[in-house]
Amino acid sequence: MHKVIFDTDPGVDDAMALLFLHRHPDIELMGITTVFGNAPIEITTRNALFLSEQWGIAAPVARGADQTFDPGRPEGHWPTFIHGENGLGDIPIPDVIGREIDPRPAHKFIIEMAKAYPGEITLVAVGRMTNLAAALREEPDFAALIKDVVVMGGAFDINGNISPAAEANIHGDPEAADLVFTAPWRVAVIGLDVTTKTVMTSGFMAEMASAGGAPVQLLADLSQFYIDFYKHRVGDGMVVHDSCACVYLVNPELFETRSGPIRVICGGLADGQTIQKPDATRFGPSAWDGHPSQLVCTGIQPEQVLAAIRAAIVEGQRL
Ligand SMILES: [Ca+2]
Repeated sequence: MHKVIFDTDPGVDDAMALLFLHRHPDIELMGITTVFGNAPIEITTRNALFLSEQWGIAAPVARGADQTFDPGRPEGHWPTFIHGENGLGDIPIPDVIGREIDPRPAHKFIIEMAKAYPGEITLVAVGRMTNLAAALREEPDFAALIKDVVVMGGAFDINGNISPAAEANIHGDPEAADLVFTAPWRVAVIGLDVTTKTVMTSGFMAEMASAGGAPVQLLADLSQFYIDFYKHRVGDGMVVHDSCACVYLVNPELFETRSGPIRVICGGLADGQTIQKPDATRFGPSAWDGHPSQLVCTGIQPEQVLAAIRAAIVEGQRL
């Protein structure tokens, strides 16, 4: 079993990833930590509570960061044109959710869970890296207690999606991402290089909803706004960014990877750009030297990844 803490900013594609983690037979969801990103922290946290209540997810929800690792960074805009005003495609959501929130801030929750289950916890981070960076700052040695880190973010051999250089999760907190990628733990990064190849058509979603009943119908309903946004980008369907990272956890054989240290450009025109120095390459001395080699996904089998998503969400089965 993979013991997972899901660090998330729900977020439409976050919602699909959450249902995948909840229903996959080889994953034990140990906690949900929220971060600002697709919406302000009050909304992403409320959404995490709402989804876990709707789907009967018992894992604690801990509220995380509401500003960037470097608080001096200027605030950006909320991507309401992608995820809706309420972060979940503007479906009706009550303001107050009955479920209680964990009293600990997200980064403390992560540290305490890592200590309680040393070497067992995988962090699946599909928002800004702010909570992970805050945990590293508070207790640098805690990295050694984490089994693996799987990140949705970055764009390596292609353009970004928020600027020509940068992908949104990394651009939202570049200093945090650079700290996470250079920390002494194992990181696998699932970026736009592979997620943009993984498009779920509206027909695929509709079939899942009819086969999966009310829980999957909720997912289909909240995804509609996002599907409409993606019409002008990919035609019919939605890019399932965050779920790709979750599938990587259980089916890494569906991905090709490249090893090497990763740095994040902090500031300037290319703010938030992710650059890997592949292990096989040689350069003069550089800012990549002395940092751990991490894995970047460079290839994916999209049809198989979609099949894995369907198997977990609809059937509760592994691929
Ligand atoms: Ca996300």
